[in-house]
Amino acid sequence: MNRSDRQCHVLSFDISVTMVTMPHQQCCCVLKLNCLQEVLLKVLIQDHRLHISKISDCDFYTMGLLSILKKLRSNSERELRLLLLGLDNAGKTTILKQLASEDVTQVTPTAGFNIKSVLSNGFKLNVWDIGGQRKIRPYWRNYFENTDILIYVVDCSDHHRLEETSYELAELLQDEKLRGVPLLVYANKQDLASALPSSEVAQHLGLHLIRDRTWQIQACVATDGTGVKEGMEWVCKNMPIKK
Ligand code: G3D
Ligand code: MG
Repeated sequence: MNRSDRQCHVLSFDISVTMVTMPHQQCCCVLKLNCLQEVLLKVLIQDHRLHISKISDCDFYTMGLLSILKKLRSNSERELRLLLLGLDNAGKTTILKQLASEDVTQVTPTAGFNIKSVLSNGFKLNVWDIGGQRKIRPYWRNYFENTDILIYVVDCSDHHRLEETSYELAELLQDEKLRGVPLLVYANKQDLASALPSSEVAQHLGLHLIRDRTWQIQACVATDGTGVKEGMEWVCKNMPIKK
């Protein structure tokens, strides 16, 4: 990949961060391209009205980007924080790119997280796409605070991992920080012949047993966008009322 390709790739994301585990630290965050650090921080300031100018490069690394990002809150009643979770390879990043009308043919596995702000039905949706590999799932909890809507993506053709994805969703729904947060499930990869229909996926996930929140399952094909907008329309109709 040459330099200009890399710049395009990173600039096309509002923020794109790779999380790496260090031997003697819990974790630290590294921007994919250090040379773009300033540009990315400016985006952060504009979007979230934060005064980050006091944060020098040194502080930036010491504090960890994660702790800065955790303080971000949706700051208007027409602005939502959406958390996009699911197993690795489910199609989360493809959905995120589809929402931002970006090229979905170049998707690489997410080692950390991506954030994008998109406009939909008059709402500003700040979508947090967190990597789903088993080894980074324990970090999901770091992103739960202030979540307005939980979006869970399932690869409906991945029969072997249906039980695993059901288990992970059940864990999320039990978490105190996500109590009552409306749930949208994207039943993805419906273009594949082996994909289970959304009704069967709903049964596997036990969605009909949910009593403490509103939920919806939306069949979709992230690669061509089928069903993705319909899911977002549900999100905008079911946004929690902010005080
Ligand atoms: P993730 O972010 O949940 O880990 P990705 O998943 O968005 O990175 O997608 C993982 C792979 O699934 C990608 O293929 C992507 O193109 C593919 N994919 C996503 N959505 C669909 C879909 O609706 N239908 C089909 N057929 N494939 C989909 P690669 O080949 O890049 O691994
Ligand atoms: Mg991804």
